[in-house]
Amino acid sequence: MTKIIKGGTVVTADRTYKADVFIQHDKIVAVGPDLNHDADHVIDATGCYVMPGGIDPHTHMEMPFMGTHSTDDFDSGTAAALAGGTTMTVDFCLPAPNQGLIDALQQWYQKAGKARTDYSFHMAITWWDKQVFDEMPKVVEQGINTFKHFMAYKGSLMVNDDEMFASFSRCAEIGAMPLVHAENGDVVAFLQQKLLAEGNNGPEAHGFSRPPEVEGEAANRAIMIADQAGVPLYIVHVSCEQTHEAIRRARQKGMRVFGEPLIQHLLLDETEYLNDDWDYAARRVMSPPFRSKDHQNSLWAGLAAGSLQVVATDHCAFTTDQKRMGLEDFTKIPNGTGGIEERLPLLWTYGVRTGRLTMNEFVAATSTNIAKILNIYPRKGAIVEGADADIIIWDPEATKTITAASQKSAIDYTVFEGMPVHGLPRMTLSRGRVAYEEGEVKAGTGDGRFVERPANPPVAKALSTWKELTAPRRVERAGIPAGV
Ligand code: DUC
Ligand code: ZN
Ligand code: ZN
Ligand code: ZN
Repeated sequence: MTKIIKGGTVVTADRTYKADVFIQHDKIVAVGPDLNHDADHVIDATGCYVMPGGIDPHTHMEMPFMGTHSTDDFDSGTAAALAGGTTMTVDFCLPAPNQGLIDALQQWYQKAGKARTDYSFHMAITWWDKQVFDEMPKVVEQGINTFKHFMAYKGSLMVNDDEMFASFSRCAEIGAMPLVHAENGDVVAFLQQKLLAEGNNGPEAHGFSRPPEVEGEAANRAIMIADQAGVPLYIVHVSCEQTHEAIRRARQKGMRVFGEPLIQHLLLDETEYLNDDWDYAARRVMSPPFRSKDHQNSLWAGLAAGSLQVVATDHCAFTTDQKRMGLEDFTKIPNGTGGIEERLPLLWTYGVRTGRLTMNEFVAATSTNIAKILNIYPRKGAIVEGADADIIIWDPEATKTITAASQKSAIDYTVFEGMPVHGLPRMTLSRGRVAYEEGEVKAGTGDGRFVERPANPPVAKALSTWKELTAPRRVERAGIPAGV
């Protein structure tokens, strides 16, 4: 099976040029002007940009969380991804308290069997003892080179500094990179109780319980711990100047620290929580919360300057009914918003079309930088000979208004309702197959494949043995039911 994409303008992270793309089976085999290869199928890309498929490095499909499961699973969530030009997703595997990493991974493989896009996982370190320590290299052997640490969600997912330092040190010796959700979980828990005690139980209190300082402190702490452990660090959902400033400072010092803003934080601000309609505000409850315009400007500047590298979604979609679990108490509103279908069109419309980003910076932030950081470049994130044929045929003149009625996500609303976009995928190819075309998802449930991400060269010299670096804690943690 061969295909040729003719007449388009190829846009990569470093070049913009007129070229055709020849595809054999699932790979790109030639890129260049006026190719005259015979092909089974000719795709006319006149007037379009031909770009690497988007990679979303941060999703939570069918995740057990806050007493429920996120409603988009790997089926509906990855259908939405393809409709928005995203051809690969990286989800978080969350072991339940005292559950082994490999055991949890089996559950995630099972869930991801429904994926329509290619996929990978980050492994979360949700508790710490010898079993976790021993299993971390086995996770890396399975092609997962990133470990996530929640510094918030006290009493459920949160890990402490001693656990983080031990885990980061382990990452250093197995060629893995730690990721952090940076928020000071102790302070958040305190502020939540204080706000509730003062009678603030509505969604408007959510933002006040997680101010930017709380995020900045945790980011600085994680950076220090990574520095002491001698590992690079990736900070997910950077939402504010405080975290961005910490990242800038670390990079200036020569540390490899990466920052990932979300499309939600770039475009939606804290006034969303002041809406009188409870459902409207609760649907937008996510952590970290939306911030002020000044913080948004900092994030946009960071993307242009290169101090922030990636735009993701943290796609974690709950229905309005699920959000209503927190009707009496904002701390019980399941945290999370969707965005996987809208990420590229929105970043194009409000980033490229406004002049805040170049087209090449757009490709870097939505695909190429992610592939490099996650060690799958140039198999993903590139339009070069030998790469997987994950390609978007992007129509810069297509327009629509975002609305829940036409989205592929399984939830009943979108936080971007009513926003116009100008620039949309006309067609999305996933490993050479047409996975989305003109409004219709063509890839089937289960068409996606697991993408192995090899280890990086270890920064530490040798594997250590379990030395009880930290007192093992087999405590009962609320929030995530065992064995789900
Ligand atoms: N934040 C969210 O809003 N949802 C999922 C997990 C997270 O950290
Ligand atoms: Zn054919
Ligand atoms: Zn998070
Ligand atoms: Zn997340």
